[in-house]
Amino acid sequence: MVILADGTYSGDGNRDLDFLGKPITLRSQNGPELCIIDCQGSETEPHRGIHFHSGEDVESMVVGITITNGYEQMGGAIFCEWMGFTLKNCILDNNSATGGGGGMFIYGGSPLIQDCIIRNNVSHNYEGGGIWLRCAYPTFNRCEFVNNISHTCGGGISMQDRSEPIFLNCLFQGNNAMQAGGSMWIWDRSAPILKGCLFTENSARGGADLSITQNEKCVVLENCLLHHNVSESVGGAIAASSSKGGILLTNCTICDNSQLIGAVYANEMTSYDITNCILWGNKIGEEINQNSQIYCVNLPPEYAESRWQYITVNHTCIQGWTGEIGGEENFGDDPLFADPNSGDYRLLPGSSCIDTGINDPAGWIPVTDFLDNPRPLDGNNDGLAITDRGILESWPSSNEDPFILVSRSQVNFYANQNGSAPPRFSPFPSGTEALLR
Ligand SMILES: [Ca+2]
Ligand SMILES: [Ca+2]
Repeated sequence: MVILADGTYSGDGNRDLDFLGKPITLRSQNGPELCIIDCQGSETEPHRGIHFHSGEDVESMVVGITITNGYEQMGGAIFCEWMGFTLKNCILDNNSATGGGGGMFIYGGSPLIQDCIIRNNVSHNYEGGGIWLRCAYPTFNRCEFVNNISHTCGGGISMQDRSEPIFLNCLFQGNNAMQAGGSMWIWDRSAPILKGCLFTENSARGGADLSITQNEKCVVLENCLLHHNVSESVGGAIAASSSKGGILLTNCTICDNSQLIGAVYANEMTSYDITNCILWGNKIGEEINQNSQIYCVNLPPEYAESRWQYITVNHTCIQGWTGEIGGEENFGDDPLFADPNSGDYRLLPGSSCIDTGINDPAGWIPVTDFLDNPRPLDGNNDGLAITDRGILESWPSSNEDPFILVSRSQVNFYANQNGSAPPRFSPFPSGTEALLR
């Protein structure tokens, strides 16, 4: 264990670090705000923070450190080649790369990245403003990707070559791609799994959050909230093209995004399977209709019997619903959000989305909601606990008696206080606090 005192570390010996395959923990005494590795890299004198390439695994740990001003061809702050490592409570801030991965480049390997902030990083000329993944299997737990920029694709993160990252309770905010995928560019047999993630204020020329291109594996989103993102062309939330591997959207809320057409967009035999979701308030200019929520390019008859052949939608609320997509139990009723302009997408009592999702198939429908409360709950007091549509499960609406809610990570006990009714909902903190409880 190496413990760094507070301060800013720079110069040779304090950058271009190599763990030499050892299970060392490099940690700060008092957290990343007070312990900074300043790489002082530049185009003429490139330097980064750490290079993992010598047999490390997750026992090589970096905890509570900021890495800034890295400048390299690939991986401005961190470059990982076919290794594991653990990054906890770190900040990668204001790093850049000319060949991909402004903050970090993971070329092979399966690191654990937890409670980290990846912000203000830039990828010039190439993919992955924050992070670039190739053949990589990392897990991102409660990480924030904020204000990263790619001059090509994948402002927050880019993935390809059979990468299979897992994102749990991550935030993507204010990321930008000058081409596709403001938050994320997904290409070529990549299979990301995203659970409980929040995407907001991201932007791109196409696919403000996710751009999925020629992808032959399945992309999974559950309990994800995508709101107030902007695409200059298609896909204010998700744009997918030639992606036969499919995109599974379960209990997602996709709202108030702007684009030329289709907050959720499909082209060229891309398949979507959408269950228990809400698509609402997505706009084409000031126009709101079914096409502004979801749009699929009409395929020539030799490829498809109908425009919607590869799009499956069930138990979902879509504004402007016309019925032409088919599926079961879909509608266009107002979901009655509490305060969508401030990002509060709870359902108010009386919403048609309460208890009108589907609980099957078991193992597919998430057993907790976006705030990690248990799912399903009986939100309309008819004795049947049915999953709601969207990210949040509404609580029992007139329960005056004390009650207990159990989820994978919490046991919550609710009771009357001074004779008043129990809280119907937990507070819904905005922004990162919602994710970092
Ligand atoms: Ca319910
Ligand atoms: Ca019920």
